[in-house]
Amino acid sequence: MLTIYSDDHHLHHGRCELMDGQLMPCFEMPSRADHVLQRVKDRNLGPVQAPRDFGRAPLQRIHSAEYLDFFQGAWARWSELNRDGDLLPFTWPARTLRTLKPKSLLGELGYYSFDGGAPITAGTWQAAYSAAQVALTAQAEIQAGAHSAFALCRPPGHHAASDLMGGYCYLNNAAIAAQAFLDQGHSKVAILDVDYHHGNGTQAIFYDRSDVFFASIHGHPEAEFPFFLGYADEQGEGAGEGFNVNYPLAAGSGWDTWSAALDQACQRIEAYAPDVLVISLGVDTFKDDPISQFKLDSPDYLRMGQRIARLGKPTLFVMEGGYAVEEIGINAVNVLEGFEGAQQEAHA
Ligand code: Q9C
Ligand code: ZN
Repeated sequence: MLTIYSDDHHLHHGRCELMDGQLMPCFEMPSRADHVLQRVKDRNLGPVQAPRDFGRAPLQRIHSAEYLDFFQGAWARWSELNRDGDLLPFTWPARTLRTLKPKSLLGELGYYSFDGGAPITAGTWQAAYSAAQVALTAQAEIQAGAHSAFALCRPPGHHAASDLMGGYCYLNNAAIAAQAFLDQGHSKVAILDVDYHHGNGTQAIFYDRSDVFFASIHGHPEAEFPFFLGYADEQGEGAGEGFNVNYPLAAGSGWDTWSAALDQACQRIEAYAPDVLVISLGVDTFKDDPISQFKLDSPDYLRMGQRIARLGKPTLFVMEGGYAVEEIGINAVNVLEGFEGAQQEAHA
């Protein structure tokens, strides 16, 4: 399987995040992608290529121009204020406040974010822009006939909505790639989000549409980030009614529970009969993940890949979360190897 990767992800390195009332080093750190790349090489998964540059237009199919302008220019405005920390929001237009766009940088940042978990640093725009190009380049490979490709994206994307950053995410790489498939002639795309956290951004982007089916398996939002989306009764609206499905699972869920949800999600995807499949590949479902509560073990990721392969669709894997840095490469590449193994069996 071809991997698309850009070193630009190193340009994004947030300093800290708030957890349990304490400032901690960011869990979403550059070594995550380095470990995945190393494992891709160690296992001879296939060639690794740099992304092509498709420009800003395909990003603008998902994100508003105003949001992209704000994100692209935010660090320069912050530098002019001579602050030396990361740019982080701390006030949001919640109930009783007005959803207007203030003129000041921190006001506007609150308007364009939903949490304080997506720090903007000097290189964040470039890193996120390149991650989107990584996804688009992998998408182009499949468009050109490859059966699968791996977009080794960092920062991740599935929490980012059309004009909102949060949850370590800025640009929704999977959504941008899905839209590119549609814009290049496909009529139905399914996105399966296996990250531990609900893909609230992806769901919101496609919620009223029938050309993208979204399925997500995740920690129950009653107890887990992002808390305010990801419940089982969210099934889409308008033309999108019936094209969104959530499988919220209890803390402590292991492979038996998780794979039963995967089977159901796969059945729904089969019934939808998409032209192509996009996997939001988070491996923060791992038993030793430092911020998550599921109990998947490394061999389970092989089985995950095998089950996904049985759908028999051209498949784009897009890297999302996973914070057990030492094992992230093993687990992510296990999904890809499980997929390819099942693929080879199917061809034998
Ligand atoms: N700092 C992804 O896996 N958790 N994002 C905040 C307190 C936010 C996870 C915990 C988790 C975001 C892509
Ligand atoms: Zn996650």
